[in-house]
Amino acid sequence: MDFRLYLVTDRRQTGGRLLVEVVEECLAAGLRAVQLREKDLPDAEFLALAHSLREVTRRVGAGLFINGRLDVALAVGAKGLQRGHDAPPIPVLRSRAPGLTIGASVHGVDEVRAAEREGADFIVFGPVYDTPSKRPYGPPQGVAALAKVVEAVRIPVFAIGGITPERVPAVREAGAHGVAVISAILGAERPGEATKQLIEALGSS
Ligand code: 3NM
Repeated sequence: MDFRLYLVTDRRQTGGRLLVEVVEECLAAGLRAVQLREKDLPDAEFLALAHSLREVTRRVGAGLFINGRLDVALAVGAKGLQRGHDAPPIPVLRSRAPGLTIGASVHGVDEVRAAEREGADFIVFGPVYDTPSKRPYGPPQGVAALAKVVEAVRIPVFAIGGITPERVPAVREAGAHGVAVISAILGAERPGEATKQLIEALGSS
């Protein structure tokens, strides 16, 4: 996987700033991969936002991933798809879109093995820590569970949930390839600076 920092969007955490502008600032700071999440947006608005993000990521050669919606990923020419629990199985996605990089969101060791077997390119595992956007994801699983997940598969694992620059060393030590974050970047006063701090902690973007 050619990135270690994976920004996940939540347009409600940008303190009133336009999401696309904030993402542009992060890309200018070195961000290489963005996942459009925004599960509650109606289709037309989601598609419009996907087009806008595709444009700003394309300009700097960064990757855009779309959460859940294969049709949108294909329509905007995204690099990949982040698969949630409700999406079709990975082999089905793969057959419909052979060129897409597919990330699987998982919450346990059994799930992670299944995702690898089915052909996922990478894993997002969490919540590792307590997260401000928390409750829907269940209780924090901790770095020990992260280490077990990493040991169970060969594909890269990204840690998500409450990740900050200070926590990067611990999750890297547990074997995570990288981190996925929302609030540490989007909720920061200077998202570009926050991006740089995370990249520095990770040792690469
Ligand atoms: N997925 P923050 S935790 C989108 O555990 C998401 O699958 C999670 O936000 C999971 O970086 C999470 O602000 C929220 O903690 C991450």
